[in-house]
Amino acid sequence: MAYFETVNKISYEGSRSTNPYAFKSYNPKEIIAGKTMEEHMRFSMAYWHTLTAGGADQFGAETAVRSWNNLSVLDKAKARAEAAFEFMEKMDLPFYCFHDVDIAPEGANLREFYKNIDTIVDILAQGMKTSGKKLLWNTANMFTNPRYVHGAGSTCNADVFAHAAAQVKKGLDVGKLLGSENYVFWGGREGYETLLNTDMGLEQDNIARLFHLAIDYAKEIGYEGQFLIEPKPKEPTKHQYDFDAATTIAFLQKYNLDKHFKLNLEGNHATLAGHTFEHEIRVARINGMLGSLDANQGDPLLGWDTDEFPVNIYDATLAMYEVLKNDGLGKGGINFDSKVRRPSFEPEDLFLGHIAGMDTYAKGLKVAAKLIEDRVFENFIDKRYSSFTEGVGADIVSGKATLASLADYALNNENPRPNESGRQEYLRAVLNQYIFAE
Ligand code: XUL
Ligand code: CO
Repeated sequence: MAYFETVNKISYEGSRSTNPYAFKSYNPKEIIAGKTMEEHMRFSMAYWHTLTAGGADQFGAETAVRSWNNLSVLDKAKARAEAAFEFMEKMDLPFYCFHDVDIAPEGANLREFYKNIDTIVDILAQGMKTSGKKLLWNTANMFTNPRYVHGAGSTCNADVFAHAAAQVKKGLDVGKLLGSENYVFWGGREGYETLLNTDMGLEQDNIARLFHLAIDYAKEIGYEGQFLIEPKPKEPTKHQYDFDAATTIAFLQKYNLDKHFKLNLEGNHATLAGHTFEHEIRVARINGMLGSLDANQGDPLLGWDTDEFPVNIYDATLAMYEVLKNDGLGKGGINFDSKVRRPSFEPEDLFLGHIAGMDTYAKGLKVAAKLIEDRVFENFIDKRYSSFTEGVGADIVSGKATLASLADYALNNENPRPNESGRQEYLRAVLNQYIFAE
């Protein structure tokens, strides 16, 4: 059955195409920097935004027009599972991601939830087999249900912690069955509203305990996916412990989890933390912790997580620059944690949103590859730090210098000052030139 009858398979037509239902930059088989675009990007569909969400917001009901709207709860879940493959097929998306509650209704209790998950996972397994689509990651939603009002791993209630553990266990069982390449933790309620009622030490210890339990269980069942943690500073919680990449890496190191985890970084989460996306990716990259990306963007005029489809080529270029410098995303990919706007309620908008996002990242990849090929920033940076390659600089880097030897040196070298400009304006202009030329 066709759920998206009005749209045919999207293909590449080049930058001059006026067909809205065609890629202008994303040409899956085109080779860029030694790999096909498809291999670089590993694009993924977020089940929750594309299939499950109906466009409700805090002030208004659902608006999305979908062919499954009038079905009963379980039939709706089944229809969405089938529609997922039609969408991925037409959109040329090789991967998808979901939370447990996105795919299956929770039912009256955990037992029913497990049963509903099994029913839908059968459909997904079948769909994956026939289509060749893969699961980039799965996760447990431990933030929507009222039981998680005080957190999941960080809850003050041990029964709730146990329930969260049960959801993670099922998530890993499902991940093994469907061969998910990653398992994600995003701590939507892992934080606090006020310190006045919060044992921060115990809460963080317990989150780490939940992660260790997950790692142990994964080992026990032979789950081979990579664990990812997704930083976000706030929303829904006022303060979230996994504030940003640097905070999350420190947390993982403290609890001996850094060998088991990498980061899943999201554009709009970066901006909420007061960082650029490329900053977050750079922090992860230089620490060997870059796992996967959730691609989206916020609105500079709004201060919250709007999860918009990414259309900013400047940002996408700098993100893809980091990805290329990292030698790719390994088991990770580029997942569109992006949703169409509430007034964009027709099914066609889902396609148009993904086309916009995929083309933006594809263009970003091409520009970034050219920048690296021409060593635009590398040559500049090499020169900028060249004082550390010889003389006293080489002694500092090699560890040969002491505080006393540096003091001796400085006493004979009064009032040093850099004689090179930072040339920021020039570098930004060159970046623009590459974006417009490619
Ligand atoms: C929320 C968010 C989540 C995670 C998965 O801001 O990004 O959807 O990606 O739980
Ligand atoms: Co996300």
